[in-house]
Amino acid sequence: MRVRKVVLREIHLNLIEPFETSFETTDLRRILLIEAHTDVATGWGECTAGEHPYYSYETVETAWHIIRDFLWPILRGRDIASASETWDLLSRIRGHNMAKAGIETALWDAEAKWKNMPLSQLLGGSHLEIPCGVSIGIQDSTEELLAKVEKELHAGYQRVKIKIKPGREVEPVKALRGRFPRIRLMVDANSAYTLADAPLLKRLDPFYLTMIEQPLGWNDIYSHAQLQKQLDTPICLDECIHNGSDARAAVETGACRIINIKLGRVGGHTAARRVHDFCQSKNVPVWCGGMLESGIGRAHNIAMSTLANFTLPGDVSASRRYWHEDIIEPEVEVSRQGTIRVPAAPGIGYVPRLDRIESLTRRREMLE
Ligand code: OSB
Ligand code: MG
Repeated sequence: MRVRKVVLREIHLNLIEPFETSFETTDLRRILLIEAHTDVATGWGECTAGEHPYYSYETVETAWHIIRDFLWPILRGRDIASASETWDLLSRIRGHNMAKAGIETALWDAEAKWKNMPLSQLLGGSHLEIPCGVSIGIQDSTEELLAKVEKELHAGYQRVKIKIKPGREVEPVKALRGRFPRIRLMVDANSAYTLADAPLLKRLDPFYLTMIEQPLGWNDIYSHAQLQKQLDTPICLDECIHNGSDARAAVETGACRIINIKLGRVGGHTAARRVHDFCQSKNVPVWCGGMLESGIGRAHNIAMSTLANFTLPGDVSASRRYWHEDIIEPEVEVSRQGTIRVPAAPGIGYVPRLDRIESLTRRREMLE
Protein backbone atom coordinates (compact mmCIF):
# COMPACT_ATOMS: atom_id res chain seq x y z
CA MET A 1 0.00 0.00 0.00
CA ARG A 2 1.70 3.17 -1.19
CA VAL A 3 0.92 6.41 0.64
CA ARG A 4 0.19 9.01 -2.04
CA LYS A 5 -1.52 12.03 -0.54
CA VAL A 6 -2.99 13.35 2.68
CA VAL A 7 -5.69 15.98 3.01
CA LEU A 8 -5.88 17.85 6.32
CA ARG A 9 -9.14 19.63 7.13
CA GLU A 10 -10.19 21.61 10.15
CA ILE A 11 -13.94 21.52 10.60
CA HIS A 12 -15.99 23.36 13.20
CA LEU A 13 -18.87 21.60 14.92
CA ASN A 14 -21.09 22.98 17.66
CA LEU A 15 -21.86 20.67 20.55
CA ILE A 16 -25.55 20.35 21.37
CA GLU A 17 -24.74 21.71 24.80
CA PRO A 18 -21.58 23.00 26.50
CA PHE A 19 -19.43 20.33 28.16
CA GLU A 20 -17.84 21.45 31.44
CA THR A 21 -14.86 19.68 32.98
CA SER A 22 -12.52 20.66 35.81
CA PHE A 23 -10.22 22.26 33.21
CA GLU A 24 -12.49 24.02 30.69
CA THR A 25 -15.91 24.40 29.14
CA THR A 26 -16.23 23.44 25.47
CA ASP A 27 -19.09 24.35 23.17
CA LEU A 28 -17.44 24.58 19.77
CA ARG A 29 -15.20 21.75 18.65
CA ARG A 30 -12.39 22.43 16.20
CA ILE A 31 -11.78 19.02 14.68
CA LEU A 32 -8.82 18.01 12.55
CA LEU A 33 -9.73 15.33 10.02
CA ILE A 34 -7.14 13.37 8.07
CA GLU A 35 -7.93 11.80 4.72
CA ALA A 36 -5.15 9.44 3.63
CA HIS A 37 -4.96 8.40 -0.01
CA THR A 38 -3.00 5.29 -0.94
CA ASP A 39 -2.75 3.58 -4.31
CA VAL A 40 -5.27 0.97 -3.17
CA ALA A 41 -7.78 2.78 -0.94
CA THR A 42 -8.56 5.97 0.94
CA GLY A 43 -8.95 6.09 4.72
CA TRP A 44 -10.15 8.60 7.30
CA GLY A 45 -8.83 9.49 10.72
CA GLU A 46 -9.53 12.15 13.34
CA CYS A 47 -6.93 13.90 15.45
CA THR A 48 -8.28 14.34 18.99
CA ALA A 49 -6.06 17.30 19.91
CA GLY A 50 -8.13 19.98 21.58
CA GLU A 51 -8.67 23.67 21.08
CA HIS A 52 -6.42 24.33 24.12
CA PRO A 53 -3.50 22.46 25.74
CA TYR A 54 -5.49 21.80 28.93
CA TYR A 55 -6.04 18.06 28.64
CA SER A 56 -2.79 17.30 26.86
CA TYR A 57 -0.06 19.58 25.49
CA GLU A 58 -1.24 18.99 21.93
CA THR A 59 -3.60 21.36 20.13
CA VAL A 60 -5.06 21.45 16.63
CA GLU A 61 -2.22 23.84 15.69
CA THR A 62 0.63 21.69 17.01
CA ALA A 63 -0.85 18.58 15.42
CA TRP A 64 -1.18 20.29 12.04
CA HIS A 65 2.46 21.41 12.25
CA ILE A 66 3.75 18.00 13.34
CA ILE A 67 1.79 16.13 10.67
CA ARG A 68 2.78 18.46 7.84
CA ASP A 69 6.40 19.09 8.78
CA PHE A 70 7.50 15.83 10.40
CA LEU A 71 5.11 12.89 9.91
CA TRP A 72 4.27 13.49 6.29
CA PRO A 73 7.93 13.65 5.10
CA ILE A 74 8.44 10.18 6.61
CA LEU A 75 5.30 8.64 5.11
CA ARG A 76 5.18 10.42 1.76
CA GLY A 77 5.35 7.94 -1.13
CA ARG A 78 6.24 5.10 1.20
CA ASP A 79 5.17 1.55 0.43
CA ILE A 80 3.94 -0.23 3.56
CA ALA A 81 2.55 -3.76 3.81
CA SER A 82 0.31 -2.78 6.70
CA ALA A 83 -0.76 0.23 8.76
CA SER A 84 0.76 -1.59 11.73
CA GLU A 85 4.19 -0.49 10.44
CA THR A 86 3.33 3.19 10.87
CA TRP A 87 4.00 3.49 14.60
CA ASP A 88 7.62 2.34 14.30
CA LEU A 89 8.23 4.56 11.26
CA LEU A 90 7.14 7.57 13.30
CA SER A 91 8.97 6.64 16.50
CA ARG A 92 11.73 9.18 15.88
CA ILE A 93 9.26 11.94 16.70
CA ARG A 94 8.91 12.19 20.46
CA GLY A 95 5.40 12.41 21.83
CA HIS A 96 2.73 14.14 19.73
CA ASN A 97 0.65 11.00 19.96
CA MET A 98 -2.56 12.67 18.85
CA ALA A 99 -0.93 13.87 15.64
CA LYS A 100 0.46 10.38 15.05
CA ALA A 101 -2.87 8.71 15.81
CA GLY A 102 -4.72 10.95 13.36
CA ILE A 103 -2.67 9.74 10.43
CA GLU A 104 -2.08 6.20 11.68
CA THR A 105 -5.77 5.49 12.18
CA ALA A 106 -6.53 6.84 8.68
CA LEU A 107 -4.06 4.31 7.26
CA TRP A 108 -5.74 1.50 9.23
CA ASP A 109 -9.06 2.47 7.67
CA ALA A 110 -7.43 2.47 4.22
CA GLU A 111 -5.89 -0.95 4.80
CA ALA A 112 -9.18 -2.45 5.98
CA LYS A 113 -10.97 -1.02 2.94
CA TRP A 114 -8.28 -2.39 0.66
CA LYS A 115 -8.67 -5.83 2.25
CA ASN A 116 -12.45 -5.44 2.13
CA MET A 117 -12.92 -6.21 5.82
CA PRO A 118 -14.25 -4.33 8.84
CA LEU A 119 -11.51 -2.49 10.73
CA SER A 120 -12.57 -4.30 13.92
CA GLN A 121 -11.70 -7.60 12.27
CA LEU A 122 -8.36 -6.32 10.93
CA LEU A 123 -7.46 -5.22 14.47
CA GLY A 124 -8.29 -8.68 15.80
CA GLY A 125 -11.42 -7.63 17.67
CA SER A 126 -14.01 -10.17 18.75
CA HIS A 127 -16.98 -8.27 20.22
CA LEU A 128 -19.94 -7.88 17.87
CA GLU A 129 -21.56 -5.33 20.15
CA ILE A 130 -19.95 -2.94 22.59
CA PRO A 131 -21.33 -1.68 25.93
CA CYS A 132 -21.79 2.08 26.22
CA GLY A 133 -21.69 4.65 28.98
CA VAL A 134 -22.08 8.42 29.09
CA SER A 135 -19.81 11.18 30.35
CA ILE A 136 -21.79 14.04 31.86
CA GLY A 137 -20.21 17.45 32.32
CA ILE A 138 -20.36 19.51 35.52
CA GLN A 139 -23.89 20.91 35.89
CA ASP A 140 -25.06 24.18 37.42
CA SER A 141 -27.19 22.42 40.02
CA THR A 142 -27.73 18.98 41.50
CA GLU A 143 -31.33 18.99 40.19
CA GLU A 144 -30.07 19.45 36.64
CA LEU A 145 -27.54 16.67 37.14
CA LEU A 146 -30.20 14.25 38.44
CA ALA A 147 -32.43 15.05 35.46
CA LYS A 148 -29.59 14.49 32.98
CA VAL A 149 -28.65 11.17 34.54
CA GLU A 150 -32.26 10.03 34.57
CA LYS A 151 -32.59 10.81 30.86
CA GLU A 152 -29.44 8.84 29.94
CA LEU A 153 -30.46 5.84 32.05
CA HIS A 154 -33.83 5.92 30.35
CA ALA A 155 -32.06 5.86 26.96
CA GLY A 156 -30.38 2.60 28.08
CA TYR A 157 -26.78 3.61 28.84
CA GLN A 158 -25.08 1.04 31.07
CA ARG A 159 -22.84 3.33 33.09
CA VAL A 160 -22.84 6.96 34.16
CA LYS A 161 -19.70 9.03 34.62
CA ILE A 162 -19.89 12.53 36.01
CA LYS A 163 -17.19 15.14 35.89
CA ILE A 164 -16.10 16.49 39.28
CA LYS A 165 -13.89 19.29 40.58
CA PRO A 166 -12.89 20.47 44.07
CA GLY A 167 -15.99 21.34 46.04
CA ARG A 168 -18.25 19.65 43.49
CA GLU A 169 -17.76 15.97 44.28
CA VAL A 170 -19.23 14.60 47.55
CA GLU A 171 -22.59 16.33 47.30
CA PRO A 172 -23.43 15.37 43.67
CA VAL A 173 -22.28 11.79 44.23
CA LYS A 174 -24.32 11.50 47.41
CA ALA A 175 -27.42 12.86 45.67
CA LEU A 176 -27.00 10.51 42.71
CA ARG A 177 -26.50 7.48 44.94
CA GLY A 178 -29.57 8.38 46.97
CA ARG A 179 -31.65 8.54 43.83
CA PHE A 180 -30.05 5.66 41.86
CA PRO A 181 -28.65 3.14 44.37
CA ARG A 182 -27.91 0.39 41.85
CA ILE A 183 -26.43 2.03 38.76
CA ARG A 184 -22.82 1.75 37.67
CA LEU A 185 -21.57 5.18 38.67
CA MET A 186 -18.09 6.73 38.39
CA VAL A 187 -16.43 10.13 38.54
CA ASP A 188 -13.70 11.82 36.47
CA ALA A 189 -11.62 14.60 38.04
CA ASN A 190 -9.26 15.35 35.12
CA SER A 191 -6.31 15.95 37.47
CA ALA A 192 -8.06 18.55 39.64
CA TYR A 193 -6.83 17.25 43.04
CA THR A 194 -3.55 16.70 44.85
CA LEU A 195 -2.42 14.03 47.26
CA ALA A 196 -3.29 16.42 50.09
CA ASP A 197 -6.96 15.90 49.09
CA ALA A 198 -6.80 12.19 49.98
CA PRO A 199 -9.13 12.62 53.01
CA LEU A 200 -11.68 14.41 50.81
CA LEU A 201 -11.53 11.73 48.10
CA LYS A 202 -11.81 9.07 50.83
CA ARG A 203 -15.28 10.49 51.54
CA LEU A 204 -16.38 9.05 48.18
CA ASP A 205 -15.64 5.47 49.30
CA PRO A 206 -19.06 4.86 50.94
CA PHE A 207 -20.79 5.43 47.58
CA TYR A 208 -19.22 2.31 46.01
CA LEU A 209 -18.27 4.02 42.76
CA THR A 210 -16.98 1.66 40.07
CA MET A 211 -13.93 3.90 39.81
CA ILE A 212 -12.49 7.38 40.19
CA GLU A 213 -10.76 8.53 37.02
CA GLN A 214 -7.52 10.54 37.03
CA PRO A 215 -7.85 12.41 40.33
CA LEU A 216 -4.21 13.64 40.46
CA GLY A 217 -1.50 15.15 38.22
CA TRP A 218 -1.74 14.47 34.50
CA ASN A 219 1.69 12.85 34.43
CA ASP A 220 2.06 11.70 38.02
CA ILE A 221 1.81 7.93 38.33
CA TYR A 222 3.68 7.84 41.63
CA SER A 223 1.17 9.99 43.53
CA HIS A 224 -1.70 7.87 42.25
CA ALA A 225 0.03 4.82 43.73
CA GLN A 226 0.17 6.64 47.07
CA LEU A 227 -3.50 7.58 46.80
CA GLN A 228 -4.72 4.14 45.73
CA LYS A 229 -3.29 2.68 48.95
CA GLN A 230 -5.64 4.92 50.90
CA LEU A 231 -8.82 4.41 48.85
CA ASP A 232 -11.20 1.49 48.53
CA THR A 233 -12.54 2.95 45.28
CA PRO A 234 -10.51 1.72 42.30
CA ILE A 235 -8.50 4.39 40.53
CA CYS A 236 -8.68 4.46 36.73
CA LEU A 237 -5.94 6.35 34.89
CA ASP A 238 -6.59 8.42 31.77
CA GLU A 239 -4.16 11.37 31.27
CA CYS A 240 -1.17 9.50 32.76
CA ILE A 241 -1.12 6.62 30.27
CA HIS A 242 0.70 7.56 27.05
CA ASN A 243 2.12 4.18 26.11
CA GLY A 244 2.70 0.60 27.16
CA SER A 245 5.48 1.47 29.61
CA ASP A 246 3.24 3.95 31.43
CA ALA A 247 0.63 1.19 31.69
CA ARG A 248 3.24 -1.14 33.11
CA ALA A 249 4.52 1.43 35.61
CA ALA A 250 0.96 2.22 36.72
CA VAL A 251 -0.15 -1.39 37.12
CA GLU A 252 3.03 -2.61 38.77
CA THR A 253 3.18 0.25 41.28
CA GLY A 254 -0.52 -0.16 42.10
CA ALA A 255 -1.38 3.33 40.84
CA CYS A 256 -4.63 2.09 39.27
CA ARG A 257 -6.81 -0.99 38.89
CA ILE A 258 -8.42 0.04 35.60
CA ILE A 259 -7.14 1.85 32.51
CA ASN A 260 -8.96 4.13 30.08
CA ILE A 261 -7.50 3.81 26.58
CA LYS A 262 -7.79 6.67 24.11
CA LEU A 263 -6.43 6.28 20.60
CA GLY A 264 -5.14 9.84 20.45
CA ARG A 265 -3.43 9.78 23.84
CA VAL A 266 -1.44 6.61 23.08
CA GLY A 267 -0.75 7.27 19.38
CA GLY A 268 -3.12 5.08 17.35
CA HIS A 269 -4.36 1.52 16.97
CA THR A 270 -0.99 -0.24 17.18
CA ALA A 271 -0.04 1.54 20.40
CA ALA A 272 -3.55 1.08 21.83
CA ARG A 273 -3.38 -2.63 21.17
CA ARG A 274 -0.08 -2.80 23.05
CA VAL A 275 -1.61 -1.15 26.12
CA HIS A 276 -4.64 -3.41 25.78
CA ASP A 277 -2.56 -6.58 25.52
CA PHE A 278 -0.41 -5.67 28.50
CA CYS A 279 -3.48 -4.95 30.64
CA GLN A 280 -5.07 -8.20 29.54
CA SER A 281 -1.96 -10.12 30.63
CA LYS A 282 -2.29 -8.51 34.08
CA ASN A 283 -6.06 -8.95 34.37
CA VAL A 284 -6.56 -5.19 34.39
CA PRO A 285 -9.80 -4.29 32.59
CA VAL A 286 -9.79 -1.44 30.09
CA TRP A 287 -12.44 0.75 28.49
CA CYS A 288 -12.50 3.22 25.64
CA GLY A 289 -12.38 6.89 26.58
CA GLY A 290 -13.85 9.69 24.49
CA MET A 291 -12.67 13.12 23.35
CA LEU A 292 -15.94 14.59 22.06
CA GLU A 293 -15.13 13.10 18.67
CA SER A 294 -17.06 13.47 15.46
CA GLY A 295 -18.38 10.30 13.85
CA ILE A 296 -15.00 9.49 12.30
CA GLY A 297 -13.11 9.36 15.60
CA ARG A 298 -16.09 7.62 17.15
CA ALA A 299 -16.03 4.92 14.46
CA HIS A 300 -12.36 4.22 15.24
CA ASN A 301 -13.24 4.04 18.95
CA ILE A 302 -15.92 1.46 18.19
CA ALA A 303 -13.51 -0.69 16.18
CA MET A 304 -10.89 -0.54 18.97
CA SER A 305 -13.50 -1.43 21.60
CA THR A 306 -14.05 -4.83 19.98
CA LEU A 307 -10.72 -6.10 21.41
CA ALA A 308 -11.35 -8.77 24.05
CA ASN A 309 -10.19 -6.92 27.17
CA PHE A 310 -12.49 -3.93 26.58
CA THR A 311 -14.90 -5.33 29.14
CA LEU A 312 -16.21 -2.14 30.78
CA PRO A 313 -18.65 0.28 29.12
CA GLY A 314 -16.78 3.09 27.32
CA ASP A 315 -17.43 6.80 26.80
CA VAL A 316 -18.66 5.88 23.34
CA SER A 317 -22.13 7.31 22.99
CA ALA A 318 -24.59 7.99 20.18
CA SER A 319 -23.92 10.78 17.67
CA ARG A 320 -27.09 12.54 18.78
CA ARG A 321 -25.72 13.14 22.28
CA TYR A 322 -23.09 15.47 20.79
CA TRP A 323 -24.25 16.82 17.41
CA HIS A 324 -27.40 18.02 15.72
CA GLU A 325 -26.05 16.27 12.66
CA ASP A 326 -22.94 14.07 12.51
CA ILE A 327 -20.54 13.88 9.55
CA ILE A 328 -20.97 10.16 8.87
CA GLU A 329 -23.70 8.03 7.37
CA PRO A 330 -25.35 6.30 9.15
CA GLU A 331 -24.95 8.09 12.48
CA VAL A 332 -23.79 6.10 15.52
CA GLU A 333 -26.82 4.74 17.35
CA VAL A 334 -27.11 3.13 20.76
CA SER A 335 -29.65 0.39 21.45
CA ARG A 336 -32.16 0.40 24.33
CA GLN A 337 -29.78 -2.08 26.01
CA GLY A 338 -27.01 0.54 25.89
CA THR A 339 -24.93 -1.12 23.19
CA ILE A 340 -23.56 -0.24 19.77
CA ARG A 341 -23.66 -2.93 17.11
CA VAL A 342 -20.26 -3.05 15.42
CA PRO A 343 -20.62 -2.25 11.72
CA ALA A 344 -19.88 -5.01 9.21
CA ALA A 345 -18.99 -2.75 6.26
CA PRO A 346 -15.31 -2.45 5.24
CA GLY A 347 -12.98 -0.08 7.12
CA ILE A 348 -14.50 2.08 9.84
CA GLY A 349 -17.89 0.96 8.52
CA TYR A 350 -19.49 4.41 8.38
CA VAL A 351 -19.30 6.65 5.32
CA PRO A 352 -17.89 10.19 5.73
CA ARG A 353 -20.40 12.69 4.29
CA LEU A 354 -18.09 14.59 1.96
CA ASP A 355 -20.45 17.43 1.10
CA ARG A 356 -21.22 18.08 4.74
CA ILE A 357 -17.53 17.89 5.66
CA GLU A 358 -16.69 20.38 2.90
CA SER A 359 -19.32 22.81 4.10
CA LEU A 360 -17.95 22.66 7.66
CA THR A 361 -14.32 23.07 6.57
CA ARG A 362 -12.53 26.23 7.72
CA ARG A 363 -9.05 25.32 6.57
CA ARG A 364 -7.59 22.62 4.38
CA GLU A 365 -4.16 21.60 3.16
CA MET A 366 -3.14 18.99 0.66
CA LEU A 367 0.11 17.13 1.31
CA GLU A 368 1.50 15.43 -1.77
O1 OSB B 1 -11.30 13.01 30.52
O2 OSB B 1 -12.43 11.57 29.48
C1 OSB B 1 -12.03 12.74 29.59
C2 OSB B 1 -13.71 14.95 26.95
C3 OSB B 1 -12.65 15.76 26.59
C4 OSB B 1 -11.45 15.62 27.23
C5 OSB B 1 -11.28 14.64 28.23
C6 OSB B 1 -12.33 13.81 28.56
C7 OSB B 1 -13.58 13.99 27.94
C8 OSB B 1 -14.76 13.21 28.26
C9 OSB B 1 -15.83 13.13 27.21
O3 OSB B 1 -14.97 12.71 29.35
C10 OSB B 1 -16.09 11.75 26.75
C11 OSB B 1 -16.95 11.74 25.51
O4 OSB B 1 -16.42 11.90 24.39
O5 OSB B 1 -18.16 11.56 25.66
MG1 MG C 1 -10.92 11.26 31.64
